[in-house]
Amino acid sequence: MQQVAADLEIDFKSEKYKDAYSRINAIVIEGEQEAYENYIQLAQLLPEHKEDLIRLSKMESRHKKGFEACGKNLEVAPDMQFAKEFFAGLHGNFQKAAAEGKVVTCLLIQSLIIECFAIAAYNIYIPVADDFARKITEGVVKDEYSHLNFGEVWLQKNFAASKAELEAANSQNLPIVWKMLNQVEQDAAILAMEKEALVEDFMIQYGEALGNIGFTTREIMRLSAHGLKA
Ligand code: Y39
Ligand code: FE
Ligand code: FE
Ligand code: FE
Repeated sequence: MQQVAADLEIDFKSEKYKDAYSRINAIVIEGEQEAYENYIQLAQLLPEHKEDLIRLSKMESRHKKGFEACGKNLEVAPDMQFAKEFFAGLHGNFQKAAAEGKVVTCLLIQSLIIECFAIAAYNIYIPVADDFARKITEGVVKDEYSHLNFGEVWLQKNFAASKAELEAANSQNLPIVWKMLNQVEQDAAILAMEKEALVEDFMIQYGEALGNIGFTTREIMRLSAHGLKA
């Protein structure tokens, strides 16, 4: 059973909570900023989907503003330096792939991995969030499903030609997500978000996405196991 904030009597104003929130809130703000930039780059790589992708990028910048408001509401200053370092691995890999015109890798990183990470984190956060942040996050998570769907649909249509690049990009990037989850485990726990729940939700979303694109159950198991190489 998922615990809820009311039962746990979380003290959102305690120094301990605010200290952890200064990093988690920064990660989310930085993630939304990078997602905004990534969708603009994807619009250049996929000109036939430019309108859609620019629309997604604008949603990401609204998300960023929403989460900035959540930090201000708790009087927390987000630790943006920490967050930039937290995202450096995925950010660098996305930039390298974009420079090489590897759109499949870019979609795997942003629209599958990062969106599934966001969906897992926001779903686990909603029941234990303060009232203000809960309302914001509920609105945001709906959008993230539509971002994941964009990647699924494109990759499903281009599955045969994308398969090898998807497998390589998965091996390269899934271990990074595992490191990120380990890095954030203690702060997340202070916000009453359990790492096990985050991992479980992420793997369900990601596995489902891989299945929707066209991978078999056996292939999904093999792709998922690459995360364990972290
Ligand atoms: O597509 C998006 O909006 C994704 C960028 C946002 C990523 C958010 C990353 C959340 C990780 C938080 C980890 C907290 C335990
Ligand atoms: Fe977002
Ligand atoms: Fe998104
Ligand atoms: Fe789903």
